[in-house]
This record gives sequence, C-alpha cells and structure tokens, in this order.
Amino acid sequence: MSLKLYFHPLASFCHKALIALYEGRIAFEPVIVDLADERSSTAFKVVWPMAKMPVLRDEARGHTVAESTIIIEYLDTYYPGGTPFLPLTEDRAWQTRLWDRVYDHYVQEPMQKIVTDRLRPSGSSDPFGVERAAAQLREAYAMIEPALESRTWMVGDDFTLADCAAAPALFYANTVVPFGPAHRNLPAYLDRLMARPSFARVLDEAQPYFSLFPMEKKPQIARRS
Ligand SMILES: N[C@@H](CCC(=O)N[C@@H](CS)C(=O)NCC(=O)O)C(=O)O
Repeated sequence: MSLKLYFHPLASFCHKALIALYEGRIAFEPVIVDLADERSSTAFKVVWPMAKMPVLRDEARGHTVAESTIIIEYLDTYYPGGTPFLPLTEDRAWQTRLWDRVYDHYVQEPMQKIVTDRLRPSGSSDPFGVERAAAQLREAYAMIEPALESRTWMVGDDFTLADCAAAPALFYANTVVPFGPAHRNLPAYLDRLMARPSFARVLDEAQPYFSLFPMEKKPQIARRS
C-alpha cells in the first residue's frame, strides 16, 4: 500500500487527517504511534524527528508529509476523492484556510494546553497558562458562534479543510470548556460534524481510548439530537 499514516487514535490533530482520508475513501496503512513506548517513539522519530503526529508517508511518491493541514492539501492534490478540501473559488479558498488556522491555533492549541497540563510532573503545572487557555477558548467560541449563522459547514454548503479542523477541535474543546447557554450555532454545528460519517468513524475508533483522556470528564460520543 502506497500511503501510511502514523497517528494515535485519541490524538485530535490525527483525527483531522483521518477525517480527510475517510472522506476521500483513500486506502492507507494505519501505524499507531505510542510516544510513551520507547521503541515506538524511536521508530517514529526516524520518520519525523519532530515527533508530532499525524505524519503521512507516501512510498509511491517518496514523500514524508507532516502537519495535518499540509497532509490534507497533499491528499487533495495527489489523491483527490469525492470531497475537494480546498474550494477553488478565491473567496472560499482564503476563508477555508483562515478558519483552518483559527481552529488549529485558537481552539486546538488552548485545548491541548489544558489537557497536557494534567500530564506534567507534579509541582510543574501551570495554572496561569491553563486559565489563559480557557479564556482563549471562550473568546474563540464567541467569534465562531456568529460566523456559523445560516451555515451548514464552516465556509458554506460544502465540507472543507476548515470542517476537518473544526471537528476534533470543537469535540475536545467542548469537553474541557463546555459551550455556554449563549451558544446555539456551535452545539448544532458540532452535532452535524459528529453525524458526518467520516468523523463518526474516527470517534468510534477513538472510543476505546477515551478512558486515557487525562481529565475527569471524558469525551462522549452521544449527541444531543
Ligand atoms: N501542527 C501540528 C500539531 C500536531 C500535534 O500537536 N500533534 C500532537 C497529537 S494531537 C502530538 O503529536 N503530540 C505529541 C507531543 O507533543 O509530544 C499538526 O497540525 O499536525
């Protein structure tokens, strides 16, 4: 098989790449990386020394492709499926890329900050940084909520790269800093994302690992509607 995906089923940036692979029904060999296991971690660092997942290895083209957004752009170009992840019209293209960045930097990253603080050795937690991350998540929710008005997907009627980024970001963020009563569009959008077959499959495959999520409140697949 030409494509290999190095990933972990619980990892949110890996979900983003998996959604794209499942949307396009693209065949690939899954390689689970366990960074806590020395052998797995050492083998992964040979593939990608930065040791951040996901990483796509394309044996046929001889390329190692890292960074979830770049993986999706690469699949769009060389392994196009039914869903074009980057719309061709200029306005939709930059909006898609902008929302992809917003979800990575202002939803995924603060969510990761809150979650990974739990994994720090005792005495080295960062309560100030965690509080700032929670505040940043609330600011991101306030910005995204009106942007979703009358939209099915993040930039309109078509599912794009921005939705691949949004799905795991909002799923885990809502677990650590739940949406509030002022949010109407956000929970409905998350429900639509979770009902999308590609993300529903990712979540089904992640479910056996949810007990490893290092917060008291574990992720849940059950939707509200
Ligand atoms: N900017 C990267 C972020 C990747 C990332 O942070 N991946 C996490 C898993 S969700 C990871 O590999 N964490 C391992 C670590 O930081 O040691 C991307 O978009 O792929």
